[in-house]
Amino acid sequence: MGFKQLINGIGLLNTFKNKHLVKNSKKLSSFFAVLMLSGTSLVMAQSVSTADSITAAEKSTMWTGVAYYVLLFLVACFCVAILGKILKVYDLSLKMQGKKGLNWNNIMGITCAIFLVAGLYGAYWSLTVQGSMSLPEAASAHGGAIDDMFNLTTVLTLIVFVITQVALFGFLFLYRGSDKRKAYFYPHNNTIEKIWTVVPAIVLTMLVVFGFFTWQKVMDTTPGKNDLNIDVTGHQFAWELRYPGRDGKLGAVNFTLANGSNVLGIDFRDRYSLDDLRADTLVLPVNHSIRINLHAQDVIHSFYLPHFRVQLNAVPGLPTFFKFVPTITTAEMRMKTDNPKFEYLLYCNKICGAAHYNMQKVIRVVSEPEYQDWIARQKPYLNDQLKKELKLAEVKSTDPKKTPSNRLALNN
Ligand SMILES: [Cu+2]
Repeated sequence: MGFKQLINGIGLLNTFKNKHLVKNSKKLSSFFAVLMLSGTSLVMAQSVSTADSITAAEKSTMWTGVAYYVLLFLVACFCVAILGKILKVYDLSLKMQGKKGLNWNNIMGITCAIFLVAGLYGAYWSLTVQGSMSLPEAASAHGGAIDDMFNLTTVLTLIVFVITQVALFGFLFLYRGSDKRKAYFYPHNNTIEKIWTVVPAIVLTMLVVFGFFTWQKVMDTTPGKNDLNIDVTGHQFAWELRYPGRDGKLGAVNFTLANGSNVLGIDFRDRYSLDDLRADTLVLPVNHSIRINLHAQDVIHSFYLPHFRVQLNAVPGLPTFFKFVPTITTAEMRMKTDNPKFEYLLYCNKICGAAHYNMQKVIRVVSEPEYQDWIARQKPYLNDQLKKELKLAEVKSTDPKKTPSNRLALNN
């Protein structure tokens, strides 16, 4: 190539740069600057608005919020785009000099190999660093069975993930386009098809059978003599708790009786309801069979206790129940987690409306004597106000023989 051609080539390149690269990079950099500014102001606004209620440690973690990662992703995209442009310009200049251009097959193949190594390392990092955050230690008798199933599924999918990713990106690298070899036409192989159909079918069947037996074990529906029955009712946006009184039995509920004073619609014609108790905290005696009876009054809520591996929907008009045995007290868990403020929590795991996040309650798992002490201090659901409204003021005894039925007529 002559000197003139080279000069022309550089001139062409400059024109290209001026027309496209510079124009585009100006647009990109202004867009990026706007994002940086909005991201920074977002973080600063968060710091200002919540400065009173958060600690210094929480403030530092704010930088690792969503905006930070979005910006990081955009920076990475920006760098890749610039690298691509540089390579393209280099390729063009080589061609203009009459030399052989870049081998894009090699570039793509090596990029795939780098992506494979970086991706596998990312998966390893995510598993080792964030894996322990996925589920806290199981604090119920059936929790181990759920965890075993979860772990087995994770291990099997992890094996499949590694094999398929290594095969996919490894083949892209090893068999990248080359002038030295020709692609082999290989349209069909019955043996391979049989293997990749039969093996996943067997593995999935095993998982389904394992899941079926675990479900059978976990969903214990047999009524036990010592079950502690607790009614949990979800409504927008709170959970209501009802414990049985001295008779150990919960009274009947009828949603048509619900009003401002009788929020749950307890049917006081049922003698068992007269000594039922209302509680703010879900207190459970350790190693005791608990039966949670679930109700919902408006929309579907979800009763979720992550530590106890319990989650069941509370559906309006369809009472359900779940039995489980808590095995670790709150005090023991505080020691185990080395966190003196640790509390088990009940969440609503169904986005049930605007204030859904309010549906949280503290759960305390305590020893039997502590539980007896706590339950003795709980207030009856049938308070003086309700007695007055139902004209039950004179009813003092919970003995059904002494409770005249005509005084409960207002329930109708
Ligand atoms: Cu809810």
